[in-house]
Amino acid sequence: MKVMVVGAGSVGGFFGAKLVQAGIDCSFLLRPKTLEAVRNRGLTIRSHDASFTVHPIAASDPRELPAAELIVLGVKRYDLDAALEQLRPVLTQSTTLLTLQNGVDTEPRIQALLPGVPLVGGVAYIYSKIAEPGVVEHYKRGALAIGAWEGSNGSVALSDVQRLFESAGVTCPIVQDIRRTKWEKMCWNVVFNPLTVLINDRVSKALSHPELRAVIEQIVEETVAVAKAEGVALPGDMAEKTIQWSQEILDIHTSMYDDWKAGRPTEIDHLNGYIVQRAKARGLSVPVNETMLALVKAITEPLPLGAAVLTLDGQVIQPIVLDAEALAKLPNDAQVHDVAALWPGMRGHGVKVRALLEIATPEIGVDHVTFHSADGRFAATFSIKEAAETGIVLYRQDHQPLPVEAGGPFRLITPGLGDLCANVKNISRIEFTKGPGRDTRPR
Ligand SMILES: Nc1nc2c(c(=O)[nH]1)N[C@H]1C(S)=C(S)[C@@H](COP(=O)(O)O)O[C@H]1N2
Ligand SMILES: [Mo]
Repeated sequence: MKVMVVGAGSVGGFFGAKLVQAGIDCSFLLRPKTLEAVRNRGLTIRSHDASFTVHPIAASDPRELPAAELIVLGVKRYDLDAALEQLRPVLTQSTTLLTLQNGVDTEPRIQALLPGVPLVGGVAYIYSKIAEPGVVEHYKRGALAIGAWEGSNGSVALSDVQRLFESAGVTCPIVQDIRRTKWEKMCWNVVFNPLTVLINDRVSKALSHPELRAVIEQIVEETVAVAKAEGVALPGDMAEKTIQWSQEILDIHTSMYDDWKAGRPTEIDHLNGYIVQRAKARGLSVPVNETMLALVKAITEPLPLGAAVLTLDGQVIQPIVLDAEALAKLPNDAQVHDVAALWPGMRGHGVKVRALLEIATPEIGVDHVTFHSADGRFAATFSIKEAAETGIVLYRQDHQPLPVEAGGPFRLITPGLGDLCANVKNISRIEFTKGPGRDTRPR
């Protein structure tokens, strides 16, 4: 059987390398950065007992790879859509997709995007991570489970897929109900992925506090209720089973923890987020899953700021980052709707510096602020009193962001100060100091 693996990350990299090592005809579809690494140095699996390197055929365009009968999807759930789009030109009725993603929403997504594509459902049991492009560190386990996906006929026999992986030393049982098997793993994922992020620690720590036991049980119970509503019957003692499964992987972090620490997106929307979404659709209440979703997003996702930001920093209790939308949300009496009334010839909409400075909490003794241009070349410093009395930060013109040519996205003007040099264009930073700060104004 000709195989193509999509991705050489912790899942695709490991299982694909095992196939290549066993002499199976297996190529890789990779992103340019990983492709370059694999072409130059091969694909390496580092593990306790047997590290090895293989040199598979690889490309960034599936049309450059040998036609495959089995395509193993080894990408993260959040990269699924892009991978399918890329694969579209090489998919035929005799190409079967094997899904190894966490969660339970991969197969429905594939069926929605590529109706009728042959599918085999899979679950990966492994703990491994990317050390660098082309190098996967494998710590624990490394098994699969596969099964027929309802409503889809794989173009390859399940027993052939099983034989393929088992000939490469990968345990690969065929299960009766792969959807249910995926929900069982889902129960583990919706508990330990978010908890390891929230406690910033390993699975064992999450299990070591009796108070957390109740949280774990609640997450699983909510998940079991949603599964039931979706037509999947999970065992009554699912929470107990979930905790049991953790015993051999007590000292690991989780893929969500690793994604977070590596600055990648997490799969939270497809794990607890999916539970929340299905619960809403079915009128169920899943408060602990909702809490996990909200907290993990708050911890792992960057602030949803606009492209342009203004930072209040220096001697403050906590630096604050604002975008134009945040300025627009300041109270109406802080807004200056038409600056021309104060400064004839100047056009734009701004916010009073007084209101802006009140957002920050300066350290005791701070009495000056400095407005810095984004290029770092121009700065003007004022006493807080002076800045608050006269300053306006312009941020809009004709209902659009203030153009750079007009001193945008943020421009300080100080009508009434009688100092033209005190209008700082393209400001990106307001710095709080004790005593005057940097000032480049010509005198
Ligand atoms: N970012 C930035 N802002 C700046 C300056 C500058 O060099 N860089 N020059 C200042 C000086 S000295 C003057 S007189 C005015 C000139 O403003 P204008 O270009 O609108 O006439 O901008 C002020 N703001
Ligand atoms: Mo100036």
